[in-house]
Amino acid sequence: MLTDKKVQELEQFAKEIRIHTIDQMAVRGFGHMGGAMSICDLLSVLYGKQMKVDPQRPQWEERDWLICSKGHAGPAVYSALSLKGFFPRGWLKTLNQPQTSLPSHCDHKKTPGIDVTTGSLGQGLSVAAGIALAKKIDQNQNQIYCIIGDGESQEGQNWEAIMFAAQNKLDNLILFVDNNKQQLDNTTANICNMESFKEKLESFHWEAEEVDGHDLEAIDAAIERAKNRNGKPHAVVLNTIKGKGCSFAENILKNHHINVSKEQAEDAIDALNR
Ligand SMILES: Cc1ncc(C[n+]2csc(CCOP(=O)(O)OP(=O)(O)O)c2C)c(N)n1
Ligand SMILES: [Mg+2]
Repeated sequence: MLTDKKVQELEQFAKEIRIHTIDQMAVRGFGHMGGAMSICDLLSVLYGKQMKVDPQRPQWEERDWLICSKGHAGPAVYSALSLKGFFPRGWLKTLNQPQTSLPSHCDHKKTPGIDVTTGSLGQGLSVAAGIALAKKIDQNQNQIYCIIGDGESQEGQNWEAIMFAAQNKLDNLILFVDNNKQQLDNTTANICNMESFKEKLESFHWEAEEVDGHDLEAIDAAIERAKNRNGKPHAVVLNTIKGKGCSFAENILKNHHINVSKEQAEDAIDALNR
């Protein structure tokens, strides 16, 4: 259970993650707004409460890992990392520009706090499972978190990793499915309907539950349950809204990669601050 004070703190953190994400994209004038906005509440709970990390030591051996397999949501992760103190706030103005440390997609060689390079969809969960197995062999206590998109889950490699994780009893791995029901240019149901992630994952011998991906307390409680090391990998299916919290992008179909004018960004940030 979160205290009221903690909920308020996480709400504020999620709001700031959204504001900085919109602001970053406005500098170049475009970006992957929809899929970045849908994970801001999750990132708030992870970096604001759950994850064991040290901004001064991004490579700290005992840290928890986050593999954001949907690497196009990098700007939201950068906002969280910067607000946590992994790198100066000013870097956020350099998103996706020549010589930047913040490329459009996550790159662990460029950005302090990014654990794994992602962007080619479908691969992150395999990497996360490999890391989780290595940590188990070494008897390390690190928690490994991975975020995939609902459209991304159509990549077959995910299901190999899902079988591998169950076979190897990777109960130090927590998978989040950002179930925002949209992919690049259509709804996920229209392209390849994934039906129930919970039922699919359970039939692959995972423990899985579904929560409202914008309810901070529900996300936190689900993670607490998922941290239970009972021999099974755990999944939290987050029912989210693509573009959530960005006034000009929320809940519209064409919000995957969009133009972001300075005026639009200002209006959206004002709306968040109201
Ligand atoms: C292997 C691969 N194929 C295609 C793409 C292009 N691409 C980038 S995002 C995206 C849609 C992903 O949808 P989803 O996983 O639902 O992401 P979200 O809704 O969270 O943005 C696609 C097809 C890619 N990055 N990698
Ligand atoms: Mg999606």
